[in-house]
Amino acid sequence: MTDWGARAADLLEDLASLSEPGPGVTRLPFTPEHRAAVELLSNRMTQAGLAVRLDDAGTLVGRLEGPAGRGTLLMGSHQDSVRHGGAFDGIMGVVLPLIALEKLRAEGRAPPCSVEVLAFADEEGVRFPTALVGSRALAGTVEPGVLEMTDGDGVTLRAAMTAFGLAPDRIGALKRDPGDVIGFVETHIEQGPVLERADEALGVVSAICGIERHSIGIVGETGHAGTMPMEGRRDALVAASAIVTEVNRLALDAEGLRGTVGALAIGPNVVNAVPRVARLTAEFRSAEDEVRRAAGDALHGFAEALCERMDLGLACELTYQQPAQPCAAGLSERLVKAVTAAGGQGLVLPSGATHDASAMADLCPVAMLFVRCRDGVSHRPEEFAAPEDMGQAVAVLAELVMSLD
Ligand code: HGY
Ligand code: MN
Ligand code: MN
Repeated sequence: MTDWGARAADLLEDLASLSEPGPGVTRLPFTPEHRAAVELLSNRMTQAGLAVRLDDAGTLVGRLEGPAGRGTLLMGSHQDSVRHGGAFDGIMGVVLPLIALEKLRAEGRAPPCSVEVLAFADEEGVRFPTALVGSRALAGTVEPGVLEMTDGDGVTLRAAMTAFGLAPDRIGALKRDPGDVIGFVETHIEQGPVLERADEALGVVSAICGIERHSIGIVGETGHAGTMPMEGRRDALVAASAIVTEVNRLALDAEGLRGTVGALAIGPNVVNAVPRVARLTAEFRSAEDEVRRAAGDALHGFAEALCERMDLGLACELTYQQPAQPCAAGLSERLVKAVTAAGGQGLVLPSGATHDASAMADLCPVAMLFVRCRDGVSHRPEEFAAPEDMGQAVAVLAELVMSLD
């Protein structure tokens, strides 16, 4: 009797080694680590009887052909990680549906439709100031200008994709025919404490939060820390610190809103010079788009008034946003049924993290299956999902596929 959860854990352990050096997993899009993950997954998909290809957005596509005219169920998630992240975020949602297809094959059960397992190149938006390029390409919603965005080394997304062997100018042709797509089911580690607190292995997502990201640049004046008078200083970090505090205050004051300044850099960044420049990111998330937008607008107003008062230069730009996305009732109900059939309660919960499913909802009905996350920890090396929970998820995904009969 195959332990499908252990099988998943083994493959995830191999994939976790395909990382830049350092703690946890660092696998960014269109990098040697990404290439190694594509090769490992391609071999495993081929062994499972899937036809494998890499599309021009860098999405690895493993397709199991089903009866003609019965449509295609898309499953999958993202292969990329954050820096020094965990071994499950994203990639587990590629491995589990693949293992579910291995399970069905081992049981001699042929899916009633075609099934694709997708490994999207870039969901995190860590390397480039954009995200979801692969899923947006399938949905036909890639925004113009995205290919010109650059990473921290000044490499454009277009150059990185081209060097990866892709033809990024052809991503417009990747849009799928909605008439052929039954739906998209994404399996993902919960990245929060709800399932663990409920003593549940699996949960079904009701809605995915909306998100927006701002890039804020402040320019003041540097000088000798010991001789520059305090009055009249134009210290960029003092302004940045006030903005960080304001992001936190806006989020604390609004029900269900999360606000985070995740990145901050200053210059000249030496102990005895007044900071001349500061660059920071601000991110808001909420299940209510209007709450999130109000916070983003309030932050811009705050930053403008502050920098006016302190005679500082300010560049404040909304660089990314994604609306809140309810999951599809029909597909989600099938997931709940499969979870309860596997012995679960069928808990339904919102997602505070964003996912490729948010973008895929512009193409087809979407549903998400959450897997319990130890201590609710994610985006850290300690991120962990238990093999027995993953085994339950594999069984649920296999039954979901067969339920489409
Ligand atoms: O930021 C997120 O919610 C996702 O992990 N990219
Ligand atoms: Mn993720
Ligand atoms: Mn993530």
